[in-house]
Amino acid sequence: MAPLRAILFLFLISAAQGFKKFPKDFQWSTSTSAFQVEGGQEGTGRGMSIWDRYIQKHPTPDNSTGKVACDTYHKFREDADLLKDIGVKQYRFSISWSRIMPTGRPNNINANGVRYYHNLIDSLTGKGIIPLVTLYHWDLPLALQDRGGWLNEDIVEFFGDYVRFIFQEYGHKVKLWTTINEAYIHAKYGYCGEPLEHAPGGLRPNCEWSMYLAAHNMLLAHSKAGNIYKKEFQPTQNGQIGMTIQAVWYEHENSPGDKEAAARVFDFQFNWFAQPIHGKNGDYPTRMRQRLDQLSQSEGRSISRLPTFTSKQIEELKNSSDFLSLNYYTSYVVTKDLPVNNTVEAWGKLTQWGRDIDAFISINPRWKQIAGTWLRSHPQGLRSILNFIRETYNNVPVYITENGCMDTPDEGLNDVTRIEYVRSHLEAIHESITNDGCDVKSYSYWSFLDNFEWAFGYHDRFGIFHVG
Ligand code: PNW
Repeated sequence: MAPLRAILFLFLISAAQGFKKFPKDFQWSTSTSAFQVEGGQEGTGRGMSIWDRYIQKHPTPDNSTGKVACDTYHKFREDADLLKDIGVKQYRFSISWSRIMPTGRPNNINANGVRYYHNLIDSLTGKGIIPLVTLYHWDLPLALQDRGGWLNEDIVEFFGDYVRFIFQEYGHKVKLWTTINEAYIHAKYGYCGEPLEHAPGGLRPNCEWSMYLAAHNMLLAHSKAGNIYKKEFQPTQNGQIGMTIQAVWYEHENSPGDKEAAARVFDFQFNWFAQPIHGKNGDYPTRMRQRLDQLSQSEGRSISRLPTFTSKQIEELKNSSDFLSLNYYTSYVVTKDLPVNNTVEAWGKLTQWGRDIDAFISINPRWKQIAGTWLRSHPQGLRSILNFIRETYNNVPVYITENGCMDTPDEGLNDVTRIEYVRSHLEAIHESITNDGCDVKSYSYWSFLDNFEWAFGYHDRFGIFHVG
C-alpha cells in the first residue's frame, strides 16, 4: 500500500466534523482524471487521445507518459479501499472518451472500457461512495482531433452522441455529472500555449481567434450534453449535471481604473463560462464582447474573434446546468498599468489573452508561494468567488470539484505547507457557508493520488496518497 501522507488526517478530522461544523449532508471528496491516473493504455482496446500524441512530440521534463500512471485501470479495487479508509463520501473521476469509443464515434465501442467503468462505479457504490463523474477532462480522442478537434463545430454533435451513450450505460448508477473540465485552461493552454502548452498544442499562430472558437464549441458541447441529460434522462434517472469551471480570483487596488480592469479580467476568465450558463441574461459578458469586437474591428477583421450565440443557443445554455462545479487554486493581482514595484512577474501583455484583457497580471508577494510554482495560497480569494457566485448567479449550488496544492519536497511526507493550505481553504469555505450563506455542497481535494501533472510530468505531487 502507498504510504499515507499527513494531509490525510485533515480528511479524517473534517469528515468526522471535528474541525468545524459543516452541513450534515456536506460531501467530502477527492478527485482525479482518467488520463492522469488510469494507465492501461496498451492491450485494452483504448484509442489514442490528444495527450498520447502530444507527449510523444513534446516530452515532459521527466520524460514521462500516461502509459502506466497510477495503474488505476488495474488497481481500482485497491483505490476504492483507500477511499473508504480516508472516509470520503464522494469520489470524482473522469471517463476517457477514447477508452469507450476508440475513434470517438459510437459505431465502434470498446467493451473492455465499458466494463471497466461499471466495475469502478460498482466498487465505489458498494462501499457507499458517491461517484461524481466528469465526462471530459482534456483527453480528446485523437481521431476527432484529426477532424479538427474543438475547432470543428461537428464536435458538438460528436460530444452529444458520446454522452448519450454514457448516460444510457451508467445513468442508473451515477447521479452527479459534470460535462467538461476547465474549458478555460483547455482552450487557452491547448490552443495558445500560454503561459504553458497543453495538448493539442502547436496552434499558436491562429490563437487570437482559435482559443475563443474552441471555448465556444466547448460551451455548446456542454449545453448539448446538459440538454440531452435533462430531456432524455433526468426524468427517470433523477441526477444532476453541471460544467466544471475553473476560477482565479483577482485582487486590485482601490483606483477605479484598477477596479474596472480586475472586473474585466474576471469576465475574461470565470464569467467567460459562468455567465452564459448561470447568468440571468446568459450570453458572453458585455465587457468581453465589447473589447473583442472593438479589437477585431481595429485589426481589420470581417468578423469578431469572439463568436456569437443564437438566441436559441443562449436559452439552451441557460437551461443546461443544475449546479456549478468549481475548481479553485490560486489568485492574482490585476492593475490597469504596469505595476511599479512588482519585479516578480507582470506577464499580462506577453500573451495573446494578456493583450486582449488590456490589463497586467502580477502576484501578491504576501501570499505564500507553494514549492516555487504558479500556485499561491489565498483562501480569501475562494471566499470572494463563492460570494460572487451567490450574489451574481442567484446562489446556484456549488460543488467544489478541485482545490489543493502540490507538496513541498523539502518537507518529505510531513506536508506542513499542504496542511496549512487545505486548512485555511476549508476555513474560508466554512465561513462562506455559515456567515455568508453560500450554498456549497461538497469539497473535493485535488488529488487522491500523485499523478501525471500534464506538462510537468510526475514532478508535481498533489496526492493524498504518495505514489512511488
Ligand atoms: C487543474 N491555474 O488545472 C486540472 O483540472 C487538473 O487536471 C490538474 O492536475 C490540476 O488543476 C493541478 O494543476 C489547473 O493556473 C491548471 O490556476 C492551472 C490552474 C488551475 C487549474
